[in-house]
Order: sequence, then structure tokens, then C-alpha cells
Amino acid sequence: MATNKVPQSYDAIVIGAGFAGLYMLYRLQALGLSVRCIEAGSDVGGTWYWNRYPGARCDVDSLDYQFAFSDQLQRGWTWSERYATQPEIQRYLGYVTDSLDLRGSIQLNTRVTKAEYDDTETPDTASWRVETDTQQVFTARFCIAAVGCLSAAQVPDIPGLADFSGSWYHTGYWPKTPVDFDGARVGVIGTGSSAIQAIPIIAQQAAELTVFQRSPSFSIPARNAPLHKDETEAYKDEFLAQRAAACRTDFGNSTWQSLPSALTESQAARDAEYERRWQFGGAGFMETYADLMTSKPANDTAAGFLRAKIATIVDDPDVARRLMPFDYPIGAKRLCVDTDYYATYNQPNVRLVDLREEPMEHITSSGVKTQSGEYAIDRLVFATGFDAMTGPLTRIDIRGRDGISLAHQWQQGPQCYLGLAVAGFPNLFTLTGPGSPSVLSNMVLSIEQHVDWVADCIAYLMERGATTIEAEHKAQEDWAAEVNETAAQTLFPQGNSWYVGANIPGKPRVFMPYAGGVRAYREACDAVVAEDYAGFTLT
Ligand code: NA7
Repeated sequence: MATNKVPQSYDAIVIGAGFAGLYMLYRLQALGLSVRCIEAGSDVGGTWYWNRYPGARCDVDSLDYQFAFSDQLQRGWTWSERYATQPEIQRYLGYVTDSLDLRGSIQLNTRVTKAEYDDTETPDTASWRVETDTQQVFTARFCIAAVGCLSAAQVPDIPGLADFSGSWYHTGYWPKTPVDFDGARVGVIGTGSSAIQAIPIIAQQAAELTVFQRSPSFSIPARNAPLHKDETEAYKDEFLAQRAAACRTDFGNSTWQSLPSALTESQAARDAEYERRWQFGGAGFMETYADLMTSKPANDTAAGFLRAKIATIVDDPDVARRLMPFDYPIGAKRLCVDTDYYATYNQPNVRLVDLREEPMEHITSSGVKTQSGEYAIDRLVFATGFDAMTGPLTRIDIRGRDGISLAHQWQQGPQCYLGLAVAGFPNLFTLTGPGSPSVLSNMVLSIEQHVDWVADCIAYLMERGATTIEAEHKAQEDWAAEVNETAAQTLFPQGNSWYVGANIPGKPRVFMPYAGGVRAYREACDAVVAEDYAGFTLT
């Protein structure tokens, strides 16, 4: 809706108050800028505000899933479990917000609907005009999208949903009041990370749980456990050094160690190593051998090990077979981390419907109809994922020079220099955008690096008296080529995953994150700065 209100003017607008938005706000205020942070949720937290489905937990060790920019901040917080739950992470982000005194600069319950660049007068007056669903208008020289990679929830277009008489939910847009599954007939659509966390919990409450699976996932036990006080206190002395070391690794995790190759080991030695890591638990399993994501024969050894595990855990051999992925390399879809996922299918109230054998036809008023039958459902859970990486940006009407739309410009796939900036969109920064390691790394580590890069860049512009910075088309194209070539050297693009947009009908198939590793990426970003922001035009 158009608005004629007088714009509120700031130096910078930050969109989103998750990990990225909070730290960005802090850094920009420290530079002396006036900043408004605009957040759609009723509290800070971003991804961790919205994903409050049963069982929601981080799949990165909580001790490493925190900010490292302030020793005081990390020393003031103590994690209680190996993998933190959603409520604990949200409490942590509340603690960060209050410790840094950020609340007064954050406007909650407000969704940015449009951001338009206006340089119709002179470059000196160029600014972003930001509109919200509360009919407010803000103007600012800099606009920083801290919108997350997995925040645009995707409800598939299944016919009949409007006629469903029960209640339905999406894991990524979960209500604040807990959903009561007691005694209900529950359906879960999807078997990715979110479903794999939610299914064992829902199965404990529901009278019947029917899981509709389109593609099975590989999953590793989390082996979650409480953290002891002496352990957490000792880690506070090590954390900053650990983080510095993690920045020099591929996945941003310094505790994961790889052996050189799965193919030079005997099967017995290999299986012993896989077993050791299976017992330890967690996504570090994919780091067992350095060639698991570059060699299909190596990858097959890990996939075979996990399929054999599924066969030993699941009692019914037919169900076990349906739960085994065969058509993509392990890791090409994000490896899931679970607690009792496979064993849940041994419960008498849990049923697996394989949509490859009986495709879903439509939703009825009382359940789900497949080609083979109808399943009565009272409560339907869509664990169907996200329009990942690009969706959070393209769902905002972002317009750069000459009114060009970002969604239009990215119709054939995202083009984003270093995952940080887009040609034609001066003074817009995209934190953990497509073309950066983001989701292939510890997100907090990658967020900190992006925020620091952007804050340092803005400080540099101020120092030089420059008013705009804009990615050059050539640099952006070269970076896109680098992202593609790097991905092509790995097995990552071989899965129909959200990494390539395969879960969104019509989305161009492009591998979106940078697969060259955190260390190589940081070196590339540092080199750009060292060469006076090579590939950017400053005015
Ligand atoms: P994911 O990993 O994208 O999983 C979504 C699941 O939903 C996956 O099993 C999909 O099957 C399934 N899906 C999607 N659309 C449909 C339709 N139309 N019918 C049936 N099944 C469908 O999302 P998550 O939320 O689990 O996890 C996202 C990330 O969050 C995760 O990787 C972690 O980083 C945290 P498909 O595989 O597409 O056949």
C-alpha cells in the first residue's frame, strides 16, 4: 500500500534481528552511525525465533555456536547441552541483545516489504527507501539485508489444502503457543532435518503419526547430552583460539579431523573409523575422510555404512529399505543429525508412506489422499523446507538502479559478488548471501566475518569521503564462475537439495553456496580489501 508519511531517516537500515542483524547493528552503532533494525518477529532471534517446532535444535555444537567478537560476551554465557534447543538459542540472542543494549534500536513486528535505491538527485543524496507492512517509510544511505538463508518457509502447492478441516503448520513458521498433538492423528510431510528432529517427539504424543516421505535423508545420531560446568568453564578459556583456528578450516570447525582418503583403507579399518564417528555422533561424520565430497567411490563407502545402520535399527525390512537413500551422494543433501529418528519407525503408532511408490494426489477435508489410499489426519505438519538463500531476498521487492528488481535480475539464478553485494544495487549488502560459504559452514562464524567485512568497508568509505560502493558486473560474473567451478569439483551439486533450489518448482538449478571452504573464501575477501576493494566501484 502506498504511503505518504514523512520518511524516518537513518544512516543505515538493517533488515532482520537474528545473529547477523544483531551483530551488524552493534558494529554500525560503534562506528557512530544512526541505525534502525527492522524485524518481522515479535522478538529477536531470526531463524531461531521462527523455527520453534518440537525438537528444534542446532546441529552445530553449542559451544561453537556463539559470537566470538567479545570475550566478555562469551564468558557471560553458559550452554547447557551439546546441541542447544531453539529456546536456549533464543535466550542466548536475548542475552546478546541486552548485553549490547540493542533493543532500543530494533523495531519488532514489522516486515520490510520494499527497498528501493534512489539516486535521482546526486550521488551525495543517494539513499535507500525502505517500506514496511506497517506503512512506515525509512530512508538510509546503507541497506543491509540480514535476512538469513533459511527464513522463507515453503508450503508446497498441494491441491485441497484450503479444504482441510484440521489444523496445519509449517516447521519454519511455528506458532508461539505449543501445539498439542496428544491423542491426535498427525501427518508430517517431508523428511529433511526439521522433520527428522520433530518426528520422534511428535510420535511420543500422537495417537497415530503418518510420515509422507518424498526422498529419504541420511542421518547421524546427535548423541546430545548435558554439558558439565567444568567442561563449559574450561572451554571459555579456549574458545577464542578455537574460533581463530576454525576460520582456517573448510567448514569452520577446528575439532573435525579428516583422514586422507576412504579408498586407501581396508574395509575393516574404514568401518571401524565410521563406527567410531557414528558412536561419537554429529555432522562431523562427513569429515571422516577428506575425499568423501570429491570422490563418488569414497562417498559410496560412507553411504553404504549408513544404509547398513538403518537396516540394523529399523525392525521392518520394507520400512528400512524405504528409509535408505540410494539416488544421491551422502552430504549432497545436508546431513541430518537426529535423536532416535530411525528407531521411531519401530513404534506401532508410526507409519511411513513412500510418495515415490504412491504419489500424493491431494489433501481432503479430513486427510491426505495418495494414489493408493486416504490417510485420516487431524493435524498436518509441513516440514517442507525453504526457498533457501535467494527467497528471503527476492520475497522483498528490492529495486536497484533504474528500478531494476533483484528478483528479476536473479531469474536465472543469483549473481552476487562474494555473496555480499550485487551489481546495480549500490550500498546494499547481503549478509551470508548466495556465493558465500554460509550454510556449508558454522553460520555464526561466517556471519561474523561478513558483518566485520561490511562494517570495515563502511568505515573505509567514511574515511575516504566516498558515498557509494557498488559491485562491478565483471567481478560479479567472475565470482559466479568461481562458485560454479568450485562446486563442480565436489559432489554437492548431485543431490536434489535446497542448495541447488531443487525443492522449489521452477527455481533455476544453481548451486548457491560457495563450496571452496571458509579459509579460501576469507582469503578472497581479504584480497579484495587489500587491493582497495577490487571489483567494486566507489564514488
Ligand atoms: P529440507 O531439508 O529442504 O527438507 C524438506 C523436506 O520436505 C524434504 O524431505 C523434501 O523432499 C520434502 N518436501 C518438499 N516439498 C515436498 C512436497 N511437495 N511433497 C512431499 N515432500 C516434500 O528442509 P528442512 O526444514 O528439513 O531443513 C532445512 C535446513 O534447516 C536443514 O538443512 C538445516 O540446515 C536446517 P525432497 O528432498 O525435496 O524430495
